[in-house]
Amino acid sequence: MAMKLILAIVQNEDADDLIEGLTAAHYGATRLASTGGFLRQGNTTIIVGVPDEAVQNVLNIISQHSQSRRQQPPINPFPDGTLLPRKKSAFAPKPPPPNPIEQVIAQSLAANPVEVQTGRATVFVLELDHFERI
Ligand code: 2BA
Repeated sequence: MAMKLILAIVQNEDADDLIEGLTAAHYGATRLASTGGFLRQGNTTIIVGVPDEAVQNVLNIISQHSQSRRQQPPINPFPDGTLLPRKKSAFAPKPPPPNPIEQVIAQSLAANPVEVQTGRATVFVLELDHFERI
């Protein structure tokens, strides 16, 4: 039987409802805790293996149980606490404190928070070579 693997990345707020919708329709699903690369906030990746003919139904269920939301990106895009990328050095393991320009940028971003509009879900549908329950 030809099958597909559906990977759906959804917001945490929608995950319980979506899993309920999938299990109520008798689709097996696995949820994984994941983190968005841009917002660096938790989201949920749901894996569903289904026969080809069920793909559209699963996409409909995902669509019904997910919402688009406005979210704020982190003020500081660099994880080392600075606003500008720093070269790593064995002699300076700690990043230098933010310089005055970085402080002005940080204050401006804090005063005028930027928002992004997330999609309802990011969905990948992959060919599945083999499916087996052992
Ligand atoms: P994040 O990477 O945390 O992205 C969250 C939202 O931020 C995105 O919503 C989009 O509205 C915005 N965004 C992402 N990258 C951006 C950038 N470089 N500049 C400006 N805004 C940006 P969605 O597009 O709905 O994505 C929701 C989540 O789906 C993402 O969370 C990520 O975890 C996943 N995702 C999206 N596209 C992907 C891809 N091509 N491959 C793998 N995962 C993806």
